[in-house]
Amino acid sequence: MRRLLLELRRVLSTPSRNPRMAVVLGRLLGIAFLVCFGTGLYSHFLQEPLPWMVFPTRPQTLYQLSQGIHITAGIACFPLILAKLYVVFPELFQTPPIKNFVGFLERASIAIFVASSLVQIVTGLLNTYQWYPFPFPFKQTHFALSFVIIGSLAIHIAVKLPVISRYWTRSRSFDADGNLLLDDEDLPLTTADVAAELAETTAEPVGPISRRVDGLTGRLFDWIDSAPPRIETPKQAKVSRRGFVATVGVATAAVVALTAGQSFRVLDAINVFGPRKNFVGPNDLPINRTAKAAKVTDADTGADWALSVSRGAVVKTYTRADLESMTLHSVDLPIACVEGWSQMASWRGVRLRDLLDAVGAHPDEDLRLTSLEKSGGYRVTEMGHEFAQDELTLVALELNGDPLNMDHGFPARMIAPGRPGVLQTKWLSKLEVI
Ligand SMILES: Nc1nc2c(c(=O)[nH]1)N[C@H]1C(S)=C(S)[C@@H](COP(=O)(O)O)O[C@H]1N2
Ligand SMILES: [Mo]
Repeated sequence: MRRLLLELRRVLSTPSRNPRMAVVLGRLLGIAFLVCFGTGLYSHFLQEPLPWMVFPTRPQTLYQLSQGIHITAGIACFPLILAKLYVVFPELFQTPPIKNFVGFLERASIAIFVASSLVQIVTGLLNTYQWYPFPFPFKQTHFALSFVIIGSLAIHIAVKLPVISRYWTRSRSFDADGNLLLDDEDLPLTTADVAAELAETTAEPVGPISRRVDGLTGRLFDWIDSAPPRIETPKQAKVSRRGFVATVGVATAAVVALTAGQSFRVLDAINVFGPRKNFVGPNDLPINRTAKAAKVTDADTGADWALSVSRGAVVKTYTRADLESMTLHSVDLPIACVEGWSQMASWRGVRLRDLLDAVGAHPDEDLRLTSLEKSGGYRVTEMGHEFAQDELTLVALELNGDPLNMDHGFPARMIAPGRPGVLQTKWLSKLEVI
């Protein structure tokens, strides 16, 4: 068995598979994961705030920026993780498989780390396409896994600290001619190394397993011990270090450039993989959930519709005509979806603060919003007083110069600075001061 593992590691060694490369990639991945974790927590708590939390409402594009970064960094993880796995996977075949307790911790944390990261980025990507072919709820799983990832990452970094510091700087990793200065134990295996290691092995007593196990399994172990497979080194040239770095760099730049346009306007023209295309849709804005999907009908939004605003026993109702006759304000605010796409838009409507003043709301009182839609996780949501009192927060009636389209929340929708799209409630029916 030992022969097999040694042979495998020898065959798999190639210039890009070295600890310096693992550290360089690890650093980039570490940054990407921390950025995703930070922006992810921000998005999470905006949607499910702890009671004491108050959020900034400026800049208006704060959430657009933070969530755009979240999705973009997540997408950049794909080529980076694949590259890192490519570099380190021969370590799977280390001999002996587990050296000691720290070695066990190291392998266990890596197994958890790799598995949870892969699930995290794949389901995250699928979520940007609103495709859920898996049997668990996305939001809760994504949130829980992020802690598993950060926890196992911390263990991984702690265990690997000696290697990380050894190969952290360029100057300590390379000599003047650009050759990697490898520690003896980090040397990629050569045929001679394998031979030397095997010479030690034969001095050891014959593995007890092959002695004790009869039948087919015993014969299999006998075969492995007696006839080491001769794996020939493939003839083709091995990937050079430079070639590898260039490939990973180009792949990462490409996936970022071709999707980041969904969140960052400068790249809009080459946004080919982002699921949403900007400026496409009624009112020149993409739709995430149509009125039909939300089961909001013309009957719900017709002449009988009125918005009720209440604080305890004080209740006021406004028809669409009532709202149109109030002082209207124009603001530019983005729709910034948790799924990553975002777009700036011009809104016109009644300042929410004016409606709240009319029922005697205090500046520190929060708000509960109810939509006309019959079901859905965001039918009823809450808005903190910092958003409710902000002068930019509108009950919007118009979008990009025209009355709100039915799919954008006609007769009236909420639009506030710095909040996730899911909380920009469409088809408003009730506002309650709480
Ligand atoms: N009532 C209600 N409002 C809603 C939604 C919804 O499903 N129901 N979807 C939200 C989501 S996820 C986003 S991203 C924005 C999208 O707004 P748009 O369709 O007008 O572009 O509306 C939000 N408002
Ligand atoms: Mo959204």
